[in-house]
Amino acid sequence: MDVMDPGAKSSPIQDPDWDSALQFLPAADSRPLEKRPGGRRLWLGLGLLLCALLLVLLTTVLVWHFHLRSDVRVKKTYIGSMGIADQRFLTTHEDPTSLEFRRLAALVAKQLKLLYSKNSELSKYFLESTVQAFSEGDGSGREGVVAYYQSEFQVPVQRKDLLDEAIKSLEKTEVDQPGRHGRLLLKPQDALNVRSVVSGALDPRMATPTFIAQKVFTLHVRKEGMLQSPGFPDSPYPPNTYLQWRLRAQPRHRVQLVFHTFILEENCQRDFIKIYDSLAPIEHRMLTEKCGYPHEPMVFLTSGNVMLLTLVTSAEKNFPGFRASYSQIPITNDTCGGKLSGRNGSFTSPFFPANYPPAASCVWDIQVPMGNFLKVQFTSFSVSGPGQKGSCTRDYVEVHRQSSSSRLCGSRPDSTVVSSRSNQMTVRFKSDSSYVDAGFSAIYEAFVPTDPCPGRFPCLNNMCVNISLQCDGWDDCGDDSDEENCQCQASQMRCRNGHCKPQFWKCDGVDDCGDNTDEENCGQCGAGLVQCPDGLCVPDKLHCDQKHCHTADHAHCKNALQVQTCTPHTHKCRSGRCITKLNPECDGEDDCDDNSDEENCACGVRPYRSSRIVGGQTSREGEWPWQVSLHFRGKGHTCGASVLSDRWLLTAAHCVQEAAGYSKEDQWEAFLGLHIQNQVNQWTVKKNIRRIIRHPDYDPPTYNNDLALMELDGPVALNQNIWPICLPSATHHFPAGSAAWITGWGTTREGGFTAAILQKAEVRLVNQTVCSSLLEGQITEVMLCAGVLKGGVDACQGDSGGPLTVMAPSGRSFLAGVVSWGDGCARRNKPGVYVRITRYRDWIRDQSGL
Ligand code: 4AZ
Repeated sequence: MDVMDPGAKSSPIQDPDWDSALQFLPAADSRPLEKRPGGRRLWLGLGLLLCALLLVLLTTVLVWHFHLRSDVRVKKTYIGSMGIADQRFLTTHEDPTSLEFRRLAALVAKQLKLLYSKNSELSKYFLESTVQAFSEGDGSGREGVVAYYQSEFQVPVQRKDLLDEAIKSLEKTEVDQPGRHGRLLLKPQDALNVRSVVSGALDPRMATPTFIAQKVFTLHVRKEGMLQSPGFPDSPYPPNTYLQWRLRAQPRHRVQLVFHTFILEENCQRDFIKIYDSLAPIEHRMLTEKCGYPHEPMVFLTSGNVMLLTLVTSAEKNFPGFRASYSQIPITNDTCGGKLSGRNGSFTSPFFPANYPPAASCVWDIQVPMGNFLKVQFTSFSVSGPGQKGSCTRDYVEVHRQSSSSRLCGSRPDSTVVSSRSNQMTVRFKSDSSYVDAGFSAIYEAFVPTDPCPGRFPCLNNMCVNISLQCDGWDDCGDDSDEENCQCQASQMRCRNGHCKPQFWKCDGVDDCGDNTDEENCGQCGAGLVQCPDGLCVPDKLHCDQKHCHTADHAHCKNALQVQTCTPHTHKCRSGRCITKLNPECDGEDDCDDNSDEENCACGVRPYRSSRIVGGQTSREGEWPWQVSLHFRGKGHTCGASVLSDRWLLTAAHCVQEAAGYSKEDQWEAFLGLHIQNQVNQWTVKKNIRRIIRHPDYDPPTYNNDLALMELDGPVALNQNIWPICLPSATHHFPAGSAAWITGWGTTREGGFTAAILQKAEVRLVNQTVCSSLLEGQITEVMLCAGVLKGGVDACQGDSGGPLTVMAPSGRSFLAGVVSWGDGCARRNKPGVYVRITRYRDWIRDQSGL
C-alpha cells in the first residue's frame, strides 16, 4: 500500500526538537507540539539544508566515481575473426577438444596478444583471448584458415571509446591497402601469418549474466536439413536462453537458410535472432536481426561457407519460435551480372526474391538495337540497410548512362523507371559485408525516341500504361500523370484537384481524390431534413413513420414506436408486435414491451478484459473471441467459423461440401480461443463436431446460401478468449459504407501462404447495386459485399467461413456476414462476398434453437 503511516511519521520519541518534559503531559491531543513553532521551523530548515548537502556530496562522489576516477574499470568483450595464410584447415579443427584445435588456438591467442602489444591502449587493458571456432579460408589459398575468437579487456570507463577505436585500427587488411603485398602485421616474433582481422564489440544483449542456458549447435550443410528453436512447434521456446547454430558448408559454397515459420516476441530488446556471415557474432558481419512476425521473405545467404544463427530470449513472454531449413549453394562466377541484349529482358539482384548475400558485386551491360533508347523499370526494389538514408554508400544500385551516373537505394513501393538517351546502359549492384535485403527485380526495354510508348499511355516518369487506365480514377503511373487533365465521364465525379473518380467512391469514408473532395458534404441534408442511413434526406417529422425513411436510424427513432403493421424495416419483438426503432437488439434499452430485444445479450463483447487476411494486421490475443479455426484432419487450418453459443458454430457451406469427405463430422476439429496456429494456450479449447447442418439450398456453382451450422460434441466453457458474437435480427440494418472487420488465418495474398497469427483488417460494407455491377451480376439478395475498392485489403483463401464483424454504437459486435467468395483477393473494384446473415436468422433459430 502506498499510504504513509501517520503514527510513525510524528512519533515524539524520534523528534529531537521535543522537550522531554512535554512527553509526559497527559493530553493525547497535539497541542503541546504547537507550543514552539519557531524552533521546529529552524530544525526543519536545518534538516533540509543537511539533505541538500548530502545530495550534492552524493552527486559529486558519483561524478568522480564514474567520470574522473581513473581506476574504475569495466569489462569489454570483442568478437573477431582472423584470416591466417600459413595454416591448412583440418576436420579436427572443428572439435575444440582436439589437439589440433588447441594447438592452433594457442597460436591465435599468442598472435592476438602480440597484435595488442603493439597498441598502448590495447596492451594496457588486455586480459585474455579465447578461440571459439575455425573454418576453411576463402578457398583462394590466400587464407587457409579463419579463426573466430573473443578477447576480453578491463578498461577504465572513460577510455572505453578509445579502446573501440584501437580495436578498429587492427582491421588493416590487404583490401584496405591494395599497394601492399605479402603478409600483414608479420614480424619475426609473429606466431601466425595473419592476412586479415575483423572485430567489434559484442552486443551487450548477448552478454547477459542471467542466461540459464547457453548452447552451441554445430551443423554441416553438405546435406540439407532442418533446425528449429527448442520446443517448436509444441511448446514455446525457453526463457533466458542464448543459443548459437554454427553452420558450415563445403568450401566454395554458400549457406542458405530458409525460415518456414517465425514467431517471436515483437520486442527485439527481449527476444530476437541474429544471423551472421561468420561463425562468431561479429556485429559488422551481421546479415539481419529479426523478432516478431516478419512478413518479408526470410531467406538468407552467406558470402562464404559459414553462417551463425543466434537466438536470445528473455525471462517472459515466450513465443512458438521458428523452424528453418538449411542447404548449400555452389559459389560460381556468374551469380549475377553479364551482357544483356535484344529489345527487352529482365534481371534481378542475386537470388531474388531471397535476400541478396553480403559482399555481392554485379555489373549488367545492357545494349538494345541501334537507333533505340533504353529504359529500365525496377518493378520491386528493397536495397536498404540501417544508417544509409539517401547516402547509398552501403548497398546500392548504380545506373550509368551516357556520361552520368546515379545511385538508388532504400525501399521503393512503386515502380521506378530510369531511361537512357542512347541504346546502352550499365547497371551495377553492390552490397557491403553487413545487413542484407530483398534486392530488386528489373525489366529493360528498347523504345523509339519519338514514340516511347507505342499504343500505350506515356507517363511523365517514363512508364507506359494501358490507354484504358488513363483517367480511370487510379494512379497507374505512380506519379498520377495518367490522372491529370481528364474529362470526367458521367459515372465519375470531379475532384477539386481535377482528378476524376468513380461516383460510388463518394462518401465511402476514404479520401480517394487526395484532397478529400469526395468525402466532403456527406450526410448534410438541408434545414429541417434528416438523413436516412441510405443517404436519403427526409423531413425530420416523417423520419420514423416507416414510409419516408425505410431505414430509419437509431438516434432519431430512439423512442421505439409500436406499430400495427410489421415491415422489413421494423423490429419484431417475441410478442409478435413490431417497433420502429432501428437495430434495437442488445443496445441497452428495453424497447419491446416484452423486453425480448434485450434478451440473449451475452454476446459480441470481449468478456473479461477492458483492456489472413490480405492487407491486414496482426490482431491481439482475445481481440476476436468468436473466431474459430476449423482444422480438417491431415490438412490443418482449413476454414474459419464463428462462435454463436457454447454449442454452436457458424461457417460457410463450401467449407463442408461433400467432396473429399469435408462433410464428415469426424474429420473436423474446431479450435476455439486460438491466437497462433499450432500454439494452444490455457484459453484454447479443441472440440470435435457432433453434427454439421449444411443449408439445404446451398448451391455450389453460385455460392448461394453458403452457410452451415456446426454443433460441438459438448458445451465449451466460455472464457476470456472464447465468447459468442451477436446474431443480428432479420431486420437489423447494416448501412453501406459502414466499417466492418474481417478476421482469419487465411492467405496474406492471392496464392500466398496462410498466416500463423490471427489477422484482422478493416473493410467497408459496399452498396448492393454497386457490388452487383462490379461483380457482373453474380450477387444475390442473400449476399453482402465488403472491401476496400482501391484494392489491397480483403479476405482470402482460408478465411472462408469466418466472421464479418460490425460493431454497433452500443459497442457490441454483430455478425453481419460469413466469408464466402470473391473474384480473387484484394483486387481493385472487386470486394469480397459474404453471406448476409440477417437473411438466415430464422433458419439458424429453427436448426439450433438460438
Ligand atoms: C477462398 O478461396 C476465398 N476475396 C475467400 C474469400 C475471398 C476469396 C477467396 C474474397 O476461400
